[in-house]
Amino acid sequence: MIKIAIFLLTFLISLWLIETNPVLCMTLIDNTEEPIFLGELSSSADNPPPYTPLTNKNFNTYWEMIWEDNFDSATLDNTKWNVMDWAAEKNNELEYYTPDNISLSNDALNVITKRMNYNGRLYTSGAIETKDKFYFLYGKVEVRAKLPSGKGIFPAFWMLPQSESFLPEIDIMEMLGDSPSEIWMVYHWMDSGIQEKVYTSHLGPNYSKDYHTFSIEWNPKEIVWFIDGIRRFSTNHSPDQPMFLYINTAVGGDWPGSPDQTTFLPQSLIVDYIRVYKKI
Ligand SMILES: [Ca+2]
Repeated sequence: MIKIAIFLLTFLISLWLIETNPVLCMTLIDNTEEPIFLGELSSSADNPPPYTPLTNKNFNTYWEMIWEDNFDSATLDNTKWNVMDWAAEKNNELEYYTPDNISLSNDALNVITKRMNYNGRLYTSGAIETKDKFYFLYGKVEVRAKLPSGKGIFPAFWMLPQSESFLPEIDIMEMLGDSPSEIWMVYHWMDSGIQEKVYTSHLGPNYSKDYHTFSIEWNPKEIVWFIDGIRRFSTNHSPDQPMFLYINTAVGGDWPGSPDQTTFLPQSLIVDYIRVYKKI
């Protein structure tokens, strides 16, 4: 009788795990690659197609927009963003982040990555963040973007704590340029002085060929990741402190490896918008 009960319980738990997180189950078994945390990080623009509103007809019943940037002016809004100007020092990356590589055109942000000798580095790229200018606790973030690709090119949308702590870190989207159909979703945090992380990757279309949306919904109980509006990952680990937004393209370093002769440069991470919502 006890054996039957244990068998049934194990079976039910397995069913629940597969139901709640099939991607995680697969990833933890199959993946030997591991995303790194981005740490303190430290083709020219084309015209984004018209924005299609979120299809959920009840969206506005649940979410109220509290912050947005549609990048529709001539220059970056410095009341919203800080622009990085320094040699990335983490993860053995190869780029210098210069304001020259951040531009707005055709209603979109362009984070440009170039092969260029500059301040001791072989590559230049761009990074912007909202620290001290916008940060929030819980809500929904959505970014619509077309990603750069190529070996050693590493675009990311992520969030860091407004406090001086370097973790926790929510990686809304990370993509390694030599695998442009694979989107990584990661949460890093500290637990009793030990760095912990949960992550998965999703295989979809080539995310450098067209615009896609990447978002998270973050509440006290969980973080849920969506790609093009479809739920792809979740964790019940959830930071309880205000976080700010970070957008960048790194070059090289421990995880992506260095660009090679196949890497086409210059090219851009093109962002149509980034929007933040609070639950009503
Ligand atoms: Ca736009």
